[in-house]
Amino acid sequence: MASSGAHPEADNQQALERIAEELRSARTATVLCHVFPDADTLGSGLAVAIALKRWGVPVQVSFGEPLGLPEVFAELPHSELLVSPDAVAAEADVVVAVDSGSADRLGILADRMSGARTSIVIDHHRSNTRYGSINYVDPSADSTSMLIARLYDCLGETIDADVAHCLYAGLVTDTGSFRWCGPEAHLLAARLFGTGIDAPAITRALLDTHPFGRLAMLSAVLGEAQLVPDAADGQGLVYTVVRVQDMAGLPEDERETVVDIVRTTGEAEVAAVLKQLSPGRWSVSLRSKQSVDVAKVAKALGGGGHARSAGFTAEDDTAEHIVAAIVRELG
Ligand SMILES: [Mn+2]
Repeated sequence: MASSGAHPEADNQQALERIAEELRSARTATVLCHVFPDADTLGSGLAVAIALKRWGVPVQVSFGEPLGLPEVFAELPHSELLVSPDAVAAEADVVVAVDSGSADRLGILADRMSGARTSIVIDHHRSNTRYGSINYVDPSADSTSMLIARLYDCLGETIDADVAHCLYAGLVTDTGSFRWCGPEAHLLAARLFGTGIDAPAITRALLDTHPFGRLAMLSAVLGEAQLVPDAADGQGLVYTVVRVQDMAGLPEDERETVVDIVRTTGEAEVAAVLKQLSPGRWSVSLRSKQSVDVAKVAKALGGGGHARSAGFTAEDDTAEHIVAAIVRELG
């Protein structure tokens, strides 16, 4: 399955062309986004689905968890293509997983990959396990939506304003509002602007709009933050814990915004946010600035991700055990 060719770029171009062919000949299709979806997986998934819909191919888009689309994504074009996981056909001609580094990240929908004539993986996570029959994985890409733009070009399909809205959503969020990205991200952004999208409004809706209740949550959660100066060989770890009760009355995705504040701590190379999903069940976000590979740490603890942004889930009654495991893996 994994390509062992001497020319990964050429192999990848070939994979992209095969994906375009398979999509062109699909009779039915399912597009899978990762659990607890972000704007990159949803924008990428919807953009793939829009192309299929244009050609009259019946297509469903879904993600395994949580039930229902988080409010923040309500304005993404063609979100009516999203269906709940139990409504996803058991078998489809072509199944496409977007922005999901492993089959695990598809949650309860992981089995749909094996129910496909062709299973396709399009992703930019370095830790990608290449779990499709065709895998287009480019860790040098700043977002999966960037790869979907290449797919549109390969297909010769027009990126109209609806598609551009979806792609920009993934691009602006995965690049931290273009704070960490290469020139291709800026070039793509300029091209997407050219379709007439209201980019500032898309950014505001996705990144700069929060309920009032978030302020009290942040006050509680940030007040509990701890600094471990000795961790990561003296480069420092900062962490905090978001418990179920901190999130009372708030949409679940507000939990994901905490790490972006915690990670700005100057005294720590690594930031961790332990998010309690239910008693004993945790989702952990890891971030680093420039030297520590947090994907390695996440992988050692059963997760994955990028060198500067990764995560894992854990079953444990106490947050302290999870912090201890992170500190141990950081060395
Ligand atoms: Mn992504």
